[in-house]
Amino acid sequence: MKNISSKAPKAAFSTRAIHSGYDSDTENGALTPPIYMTSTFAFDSAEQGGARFAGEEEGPIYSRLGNPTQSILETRLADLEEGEAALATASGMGAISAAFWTLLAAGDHIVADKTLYGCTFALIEHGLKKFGIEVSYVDCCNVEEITAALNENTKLVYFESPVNPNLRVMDIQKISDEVHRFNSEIKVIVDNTYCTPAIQQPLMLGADLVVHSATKYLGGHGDLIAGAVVGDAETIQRIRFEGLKDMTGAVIAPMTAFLIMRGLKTLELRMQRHSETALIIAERLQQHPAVEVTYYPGLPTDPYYDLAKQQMSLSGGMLAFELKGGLEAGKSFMNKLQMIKRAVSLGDAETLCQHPASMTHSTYTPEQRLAHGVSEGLVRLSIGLEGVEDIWQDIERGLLA
Ligand code: 4LM
Repeated sequence: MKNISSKAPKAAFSTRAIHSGYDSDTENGALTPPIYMTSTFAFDSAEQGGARFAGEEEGPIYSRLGNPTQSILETRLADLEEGEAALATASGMGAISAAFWTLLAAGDHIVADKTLYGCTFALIEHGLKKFGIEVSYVDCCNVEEITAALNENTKLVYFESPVNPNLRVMDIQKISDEVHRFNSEIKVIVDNTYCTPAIQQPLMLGADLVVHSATKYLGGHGDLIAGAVVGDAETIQRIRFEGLKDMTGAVIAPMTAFLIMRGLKTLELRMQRHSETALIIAERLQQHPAVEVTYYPGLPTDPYYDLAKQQMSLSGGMLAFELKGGLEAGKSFMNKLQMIKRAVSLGDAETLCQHPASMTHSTYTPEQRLAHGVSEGLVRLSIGLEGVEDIWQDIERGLLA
């Protein structure tokens, strides 16, 4: 099954997640892609080396500029996200910063959702601002707030959907349409970490670029740190040669690229199971007398239920809740857990529980958290692949506490 992505009709998502971008005939029949554990590549001649550096001849040069194992992963990710090209990076933050540093310059303006993963917020607040980039934080659930913030210097609009950690959902199609109506040059960038392309494909909804923490569901096994940017070939090439090669150097290791491809083979299956279990847990949490509010877009009572149904094929494995006793009750819940791990990160086989205000979103000041919609008592769960009753039993024990 060669180069399956180029065959018509297009193969199923799960088939492409297993085969896309790899031809075993070119690698001695090896079933899984070889790990090219090399920093540099020998040229046949001085002229060939020069031609590769000049971009006149295709072929590897040095692993900071690209590596064959990385390239297979990039082809596969581009295919799954329906993009022209992808760039794999050393972390999600490497992907986001490589994109920002490439697309922005002093004097530019960006619009970002008010709630972002803590380090993305820190990158904008402490990084971009330091270099003279202006930022407007708006509620991206309200498209009018975005369009009102756009100006002639706006270069990009950035948001997560669903949002880490409070699971607000943005109308990707509507935002992309309105922003591009204002100025088609503005890049709409969506962090698709919570969904993965198995659930949501922002480029198909009009976004320009997708970024990922591949550390999470794409890898899926809690054993690596990686990221990706997906979009049109020209922009990805720019990000590769500016933001990645020269500005961040956030290069993915060949072994990590291999592990992500191993994870991708089961991505669709895992997302189905994560979503099924998360819905059951969310329903039970919602009905539990100790719980004040449950955030999960798959609950029919959730304010984002209809929008999520429209743009997400499943509701995903992430949920959050607040207990009636607030922060103290949340901490005591966490400390009672036995099977569920108290850990940041998400998208693993193991169910993980963390407290955003003191952990992933501690980069915000308490005042910023209040203004940006991250409540102090919020508890976040990344629902794993264990048996649903085992997960619930542990949660129930925590709730009784
Ligand atoms: C966490 N998140 O939430 P790297 N984008 C989103 C994220 O959730 C993350 C990143 C980017 C968590 C990490 C501790 C929506 C990370 C950054 O960690 O650089 O791969 O991704 O628990």
